[in-house]
Amino acid sequence: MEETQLKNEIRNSIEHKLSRHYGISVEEASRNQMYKTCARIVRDLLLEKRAKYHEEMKKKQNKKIYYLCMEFLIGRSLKNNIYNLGLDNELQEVLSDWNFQLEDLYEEEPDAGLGNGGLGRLASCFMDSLATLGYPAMGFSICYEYGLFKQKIVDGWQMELPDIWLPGGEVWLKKRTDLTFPVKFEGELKEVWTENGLRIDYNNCNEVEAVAYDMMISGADSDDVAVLRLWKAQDIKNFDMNSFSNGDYNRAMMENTSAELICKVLYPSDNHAEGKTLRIRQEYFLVSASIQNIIHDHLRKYGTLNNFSEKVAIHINDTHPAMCIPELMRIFMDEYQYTWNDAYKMVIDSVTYTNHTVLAEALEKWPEVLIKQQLPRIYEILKELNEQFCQQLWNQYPGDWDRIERMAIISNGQIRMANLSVIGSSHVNGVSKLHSDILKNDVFHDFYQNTPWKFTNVTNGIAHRRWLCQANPELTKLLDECIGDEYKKDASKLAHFRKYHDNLDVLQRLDNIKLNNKIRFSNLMKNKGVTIDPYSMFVVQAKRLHEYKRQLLNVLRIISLYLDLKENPNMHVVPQTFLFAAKAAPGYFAAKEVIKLINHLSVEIEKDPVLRQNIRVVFLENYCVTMAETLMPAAEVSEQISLAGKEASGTGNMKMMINGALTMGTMDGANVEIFDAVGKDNIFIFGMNADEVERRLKSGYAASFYYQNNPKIRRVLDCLRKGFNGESFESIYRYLLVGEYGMGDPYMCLADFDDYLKVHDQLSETYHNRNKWNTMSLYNIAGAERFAADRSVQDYASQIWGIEPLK
Ligand code: 26W
Repeated sequence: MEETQLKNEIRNSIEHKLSRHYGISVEEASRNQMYKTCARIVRDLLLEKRAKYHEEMKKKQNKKIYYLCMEFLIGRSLKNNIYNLGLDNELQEVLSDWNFQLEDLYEEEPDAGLGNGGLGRLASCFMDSLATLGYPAMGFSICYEYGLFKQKIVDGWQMELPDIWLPGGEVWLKKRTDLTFPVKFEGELKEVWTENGLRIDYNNCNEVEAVAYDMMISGADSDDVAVLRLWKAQDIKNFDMNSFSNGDYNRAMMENTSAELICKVLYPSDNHAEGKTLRIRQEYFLVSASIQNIIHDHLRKYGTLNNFSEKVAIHINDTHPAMCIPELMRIFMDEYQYTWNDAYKMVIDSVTYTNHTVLAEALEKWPEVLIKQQLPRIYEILKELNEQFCQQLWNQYPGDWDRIERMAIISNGQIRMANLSVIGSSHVNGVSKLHSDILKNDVFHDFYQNTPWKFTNVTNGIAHRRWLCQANPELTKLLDECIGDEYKKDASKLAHFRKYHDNLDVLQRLDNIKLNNKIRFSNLMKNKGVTIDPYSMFVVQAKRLHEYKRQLLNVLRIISLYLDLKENPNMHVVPQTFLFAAKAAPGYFAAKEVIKLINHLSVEIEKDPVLRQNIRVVFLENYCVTMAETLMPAAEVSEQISLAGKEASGTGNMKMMINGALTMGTMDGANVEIFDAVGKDNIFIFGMNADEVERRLKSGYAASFYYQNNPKIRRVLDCLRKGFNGESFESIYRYLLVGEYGMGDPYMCLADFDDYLKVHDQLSETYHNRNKWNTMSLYNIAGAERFAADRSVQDYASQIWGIEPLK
């Protein structure tokens, strides 16, 4: 379309929508009204585009991927969609005539935080790639009324506030009144023999209605629009009038509240699974609505389910939607009269599974009694699945009870969702090479011996258009000038940037860009009352707070520096700011203690004018996608210091790398592949590797040994007892030294402490050599080429899902 014509159309639609929704003219519109108006225009454009794409899809009949995930950490959408549609320039020009700035409008949008961390953000990055690459795809999740809590720090302590995202976020949602499915809980089963065989009647159940809300995800410069379908639970219209008119108001009311409760709030805990009824109901709600929807669509398109696994790939993102395995069985058998064996085959051939964590406490196990009571039919199917599977194992490994027990779906009154997921799917994927190896050799070793062909590796990736092109426009401009803009659609082209490794002009520009991004971030924080010196080195650890991620190790080093500087105020250090951004699960006391420690240490340092010239600790309140978008481009040192073997992949490491930060990390998760990508001279690696960790755990770790033999460690730990800003951290001292079993903390912070300090000293040395530092930074940007979500999605498509782009 011609530019002026496009601008005229935009102008007209804005005026029209403002008048229709608010009855006002442009002159009267507030920023918020203008944001919503632009969002509505973009949404309508996407709906139109989607309709066209849908027609194509119907004609071509390609296999389609359905991505089921309890979390999508979406962040803001307006900027992303405008960028992907290529409308930024025209829209800004139209808005300028009315004295509106696009950047201001973006700030009006709430951050859709329907996820905890890595898993949910990965799902969102994948949607972007699926749409851009033109794969027929759809995401399914829950439309939580409240996303991940808002974090507030009061006297150093984390407080949680509800995240009210819908007013402002709902403009992106298109309610589909034509798409509702009943989801049934509780009740009783009755087997009825008919002339057509056995029929399962399901009585007195508690039924809720799932209503679809669609969010359109535009591909970048592509015809594809992917749909993210979020389910809301509604009280069913024809609810139990009987009990109502019998005066059983309680029951009627209960049903009402429980329906609404399902979608109330996202469980704010990652890496810790609790056997809560509501969580189980949430998971089944997502699964049942989505599976019914998938089957309904399939039948409408093909008129038969016989070709189901040929045309449908269903991906379960971690075990949270694993109930789709028995749910598919239920529908195939109870509603479409498939035999058990046929149904089972169709399930395995369509379901695939990715594991995202090896922590035992994060592997979901549900009490049998709960499932039996909440989902009686699903429970029956699970029991049958378990029995058949154990029988098969018994034939393969006669007498090997231990092995059979380990591999069973049900054991000790618990249903193990991980075992169910491996058994019921055709592919079991790990999210980095190291993690995939650990799955094979450790977590799922028995299964690997049994069905080695199921196990795959597709390393995670990030939406590089969001995390580089949109988040870092200056770097993007430099890249465009140096290597052209093909890398936007083909990230492997980023590798060409290596050519400039000795180009002094480019290196200097990298330096300037980093400084500008640091200034931008500091200014943003200034508005929130936080002072950061943009001329100090930015050392960033931004991720959920968890013991295994070892934010504590970072803090211990800072305390060590702090003590050095107190003893010797003239000591020369690189002036640096330690930026922490992390939410702790509300019930995770140990994690909240660490947040408190960081905050009190920060205040203590601020009190001393000499100290604060050199080192500064800043805890960034309420970390979210939107904050990450300005933080990642400003990071110079990316702290990725988990205990080796524990971080499945990490994706923040990739986001910082692609923005030119250097990694200070252990050989864990995707750090190993970052190391491969940039080479040993362009990364700072320290500490035990995963094998050494295993060996150390076997030989026995004793924290007291380090305390006694390492004066630096002793000094730091003693300082924790004395405390900061009037607060003692005796509990952390005891945690590190004694721990639960008398041997110290399970993540062995002290074992890696020395090496961490040593390698940080090397890093400081390097930082002085600007030329060297900038060259390393350049190699990281170029090496990030392989960590694009586009690459991950292509790997999934060809190796796991068996799908192809429409065009
Ligand atoms: C049931 C509670 C619960 C909720 C979420 C348990 C576990 C989770 C997630 C699996 C935790 C998570 O987000 N894991 C992260 O997934 C990222 C994407 O693959 C990885 O990069 C991170 O290493 C991993 O910690």
